[in-house]
Amino acid sequence: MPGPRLLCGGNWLDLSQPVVMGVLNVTPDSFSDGGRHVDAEAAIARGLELAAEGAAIIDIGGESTRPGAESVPVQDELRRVIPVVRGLARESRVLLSVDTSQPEVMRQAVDAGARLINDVRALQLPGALQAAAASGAAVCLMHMQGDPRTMQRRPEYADLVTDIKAMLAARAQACIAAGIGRERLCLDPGFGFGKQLAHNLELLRRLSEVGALGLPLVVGLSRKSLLQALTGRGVGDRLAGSVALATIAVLQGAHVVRAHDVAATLDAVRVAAALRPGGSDAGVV
Ligand code: 9MG
Repeated sequence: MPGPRLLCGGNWLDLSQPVVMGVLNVTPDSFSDGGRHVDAEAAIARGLELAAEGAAIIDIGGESTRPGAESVPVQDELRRVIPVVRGLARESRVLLSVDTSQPEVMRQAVDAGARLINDVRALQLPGALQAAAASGAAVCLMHMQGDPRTMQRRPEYADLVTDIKAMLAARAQACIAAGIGRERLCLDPGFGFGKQLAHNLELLRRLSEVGALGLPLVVGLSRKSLLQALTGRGVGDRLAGSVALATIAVLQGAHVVRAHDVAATLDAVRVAAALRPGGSDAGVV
């Protein structure tokens, strides 16, 4: 019986040890020439740095999904994302993921070399399910209550983890019915997406219950606003808190940790993985 793994565009990603997915946001506030254009060369260079730090996956996104963010026209998203996917596919063998909900962006990104589709809307926009199915890429289905513009206003759950699991299981079933096999699916409970501090903490405590759905588990906690509440620190000063959260997530069964600070996060997930039941003691004398 093989260990946890994910079929990404015909290649298996081994998840028997947890891996780090590096965040590459190509929005004008990250790699801008000072105007509205994204500097693709600077973004590609940053992607190569993330790969050199040990990222197994690089997640490239052109739409901000922060709380309160407005949606971006598809043409803008394409203009930001596609040259960066193409450039990284040319210069590196690292697995590329496209962070998008738009079917046209999925299609063009996979043509340009992406092999994972990371959709915070879990393929619920019209045409997304079909585009992802036809692409052959793996899919990360994320839970979100509401949409980024409004999601933090008053999120409510009957039972947080039961509700999240029900939504993710239903979206996984929809994918399977559309021809996306289980081996191409991974799940993400969506920390911070329609969740207040108490929700995020309960979700982290009960993360292994989401893992019980039996698909690889992705988490994104890096620099998120729960760290503002817990540590009082601004977004540029949350490395230690992010690493602590990544460690806990791996101890609770996460297979993929989405992070801005790849090298530090990779050290943390390796330490945590060694402490899990059956974890390796490699390097310990
Ligand atoms: C795009 N994006 C922002 N936060 C994220 C998270 O927590 N998980 C996933 N899968 N994607 C995210």
